[in-house]
Amino acid sequence: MANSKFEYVKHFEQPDTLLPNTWIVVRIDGRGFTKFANKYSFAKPNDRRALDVMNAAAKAVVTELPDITIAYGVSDEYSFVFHKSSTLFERRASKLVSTIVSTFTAYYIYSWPTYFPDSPLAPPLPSFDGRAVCYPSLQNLRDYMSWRQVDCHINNLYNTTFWALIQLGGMDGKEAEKELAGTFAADKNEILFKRFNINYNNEPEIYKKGSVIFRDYELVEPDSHHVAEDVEDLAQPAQQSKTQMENDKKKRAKARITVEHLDIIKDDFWNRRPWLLSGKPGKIPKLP
Ligand SMILES: Nc1nc2c(ncn2[C@@H]2O[C@H](COP(=O)(O)OP(=O)(O)O)[C@@H](O)[C@H]2O)c(=O)[nH]1
Ligand SMILES: [Mg+2]
Repeated sequence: MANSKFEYVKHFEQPDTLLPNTWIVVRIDGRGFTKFANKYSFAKPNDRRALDVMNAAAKAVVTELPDITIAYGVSDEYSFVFHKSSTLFERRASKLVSTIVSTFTAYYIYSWPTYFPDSPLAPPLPSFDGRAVCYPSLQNLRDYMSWRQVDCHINNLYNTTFWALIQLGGMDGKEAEKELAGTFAADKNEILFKRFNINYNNEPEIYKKGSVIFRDYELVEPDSHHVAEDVEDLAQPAQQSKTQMENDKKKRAKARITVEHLDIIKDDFWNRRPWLLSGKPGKIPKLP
């Protein structure tokens, strides 16, 4: 093939590969969602419809990208976790992030009318930024996931109390902020219960815990395996043939994908679902 004199420009493209044998997390976040939430009159502090749109878009992303083993979302953000052993997916950060962001955004806009039938989107349309981070150890990944879920809890407890003081207690924003300055979780729980008769524990799980998306197989006994140790011991990804990996990927593509609101900080969630860390498909649950 003849080279044109312009072709040298391709050498300007620089590598941006993500470290091999690490868990890659791509986190997307709504751009300017404080404004966006006001524009479409999202309920405060939590709008169930808004979370449903986020979850629908994230579920579509997990469906289309079988290398994602789990996703976790809260508010206007979602984290997508790529299994560390997969050699099949793109490891260039820019390509990976742009694929997730564009797929997510496309489905967000596609899903919007299902949950906001009376509020059609008008420009400026919702958009998302994204970043990719490599986590070298399983502990790092678990801590990342725990960090996001603890953040969800802290923000939700604060927001729930803040808006109760305003909506039920008649305060303005400044007064509510002052009331909550320097308070601990126990104080906020007490304000909710004593002043407004709200037991925080009874708030919807989706608000307290956020949303977890993963492929659904039969749960196993927590002590029946040592998947966490095994996956951590892997020195390199391709311990199995390419055909085997493609087969597993096809199986993953067929599995039912579920959206739940569970504790992902404790070991139990991970121990009962070894496929999340092994990447090996589990048993398809029998239909009732
Ligand atoms: N009212 C309301 N606002 C929400 C909800 N979910 C997300 N938001 C808004 O989205 C913002 C997300 O935070 P952040 O990404 O830091 O702000 P951004 O830079 O404006 O997107 C929150 O501060 C809220 O203002 C919701 O369910 N209800
Ligand atoms: Mg945002």
